[in-house]
Amino acid sequence: MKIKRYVAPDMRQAMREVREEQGDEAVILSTRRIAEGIEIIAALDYDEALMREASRQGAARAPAEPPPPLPAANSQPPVAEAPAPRAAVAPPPPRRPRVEPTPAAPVAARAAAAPLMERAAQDTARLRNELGSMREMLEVQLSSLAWNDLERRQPLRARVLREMTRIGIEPDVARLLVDDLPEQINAEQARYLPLGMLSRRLAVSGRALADDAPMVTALVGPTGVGKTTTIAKLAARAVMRHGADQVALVSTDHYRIGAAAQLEHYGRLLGVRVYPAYDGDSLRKVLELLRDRHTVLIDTAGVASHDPRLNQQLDTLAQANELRATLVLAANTHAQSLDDAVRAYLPLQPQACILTKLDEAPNLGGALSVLIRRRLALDYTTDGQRVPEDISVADARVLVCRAAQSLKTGIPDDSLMADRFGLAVASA
Ligand SMILES: Nc1nc2c(ncn2[C@@H]2O[C@H](COP(=O)(O)OP(=O)(O)OP(=O)(O)O)[C@@H](O)[C@H]2O)c(=O)[nH]1
Ligand SMILES: [Mg+2]
Repeated sequence: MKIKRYVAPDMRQAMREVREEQGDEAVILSTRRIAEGIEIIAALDYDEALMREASRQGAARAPAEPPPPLPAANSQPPVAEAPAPRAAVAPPPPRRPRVEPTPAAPVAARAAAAPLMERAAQDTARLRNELGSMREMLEVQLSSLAWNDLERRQPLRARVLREMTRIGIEPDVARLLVDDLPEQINAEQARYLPLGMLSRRLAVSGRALADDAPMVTALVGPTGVGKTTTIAKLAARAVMRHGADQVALVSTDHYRIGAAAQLEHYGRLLGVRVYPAYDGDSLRKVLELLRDRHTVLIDTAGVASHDPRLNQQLDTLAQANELRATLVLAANTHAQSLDDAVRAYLPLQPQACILTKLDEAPNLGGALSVLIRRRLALDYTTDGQRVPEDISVADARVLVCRAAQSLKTGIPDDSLMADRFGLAVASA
C-alpha cells in the first residue's frame, strides 16, 4: 500500500492531482484545510485489514508521539510503505476525569475546567474543518459524476456547453441557451448551433442613431468606459449626415474640471456647441431650448455603482422627458463588474447599450453573457480611440464570430466543466 500526501490551493486541484497520479483506484484517507489550502492523504492498493491493525496498535500505544508529517506531494519522494501513518485513523482521545465544581470552590473549579473547555473548542473547530473539507470533496466528486453522466447520455448537449465555455459564456447563460436546443441534434448542428443560438439571443437595436428620427440621448455608465469619446464619434456621424447646426452636446459632468473641457474640445473640432446643465431643472430648460435639433447628446460623469452621486445623476436625468438613456459598458471589464454596472443603472431603465473597447477585450464572452442575461439591446460597438472611425452599428453575428475567434484558449477540460455545470446538472 502506498500512501501519499497532496497539498493544493483548492479541493478540485488536490483531487485532480490524486486522480492523475493514483487513478480512480485511489482511496482518500483524510482531507483537511491547512494554511496552504487543502491537504489530502490518499492511498493506492488500499489494504483495509492492514489499516485496521495499524489503528489498533496506535490505540494500544496511546498517548503516542505524533508521527512526523508526510512529505508534500511535490517536495519529497512521495511513497511510504505500510504501516500506515496516524493520519488515516486517529486513536481515540484518552479519557479525562470529569470536573465537578463545588459551590465552595467555584473559582478553582472554573480554573480546572478551562483547559478542558479550550480542548473541546479546538476539537469542535477541527471537526468543523474536517466536515467542511469532506463536504467540499463530495461536491467535487458529485459534480464530476454528474458531468460524466451528462456527457454519456447527451454528448452533443455536453459539447455545446463545452463550446460555450470555451467562448467565455457564463454558466447560467450557457444553460439557458442549451435549454433552447431542439431535442434531436446531430454532430454538425452541435458544432455550429452554439454560435447561432448566441447571436439569436443577443439583442441588437439595429439603430443607426444619426439616421433615425430626432432623439435626445444620454450616455451613462461607469468611469472611463468611453462615454465622452463615444459621444464625439456619434456627434461626428450626425454632423456628416445632418449638418452641425442640427447637433448639440450637453455636459452634465461638472464634478471634474477636465471633463467639460474634453467635451468642449470635441465640440470645437466638430463645430457643435456644448450646453452646460447643472441639475434637473437646468437640464429641462436646455432640452427645451434644443427641441428642434435632430441629435442631442448628453454626456454624464462616470460614477461607480456604489457612489452616492449616482442617485443624484439618476434624479437629474429622470427630470428630462423623452430621453433615451444608453448604458455604456467596456468589453474589457470583468463580467461581474459589468453586471454590477447594469444593476446600478436599472432605475434609469436604459433602453440600450453601447459596448466599447472591443479592441482591448481578450474575451467577449463575459460581456455577451451580461447583455443576454439582462436582455439589453446593443446600439453600437466601438473598437478604438479614433474619432469618428472606430464605431459601428452593432451586429450580433459579427460580435459572436469575433467572440469565437478572439480566444486562443483550448477546449475546457472535464474538471472545469464539472465545476461549472456538474452540480446544476445533478440538481436539475
Ligand atoms: N482602446 C479603446 N479605447 C477607448 C475606446 N473608447 C474610448 N477609449 C479611451 O478610453 C479612455 C476614456 O475615455 P472617455 O471617453 O474619457 O471615458 P468616459 O467614460 O467619458 O470617462 P469618465 O468621463 O471619466 O467617466 C480614453 O483614453 C479614450 O480614448 C475604445 O473603443 N477602444
Ligand atoms: Mg467623460
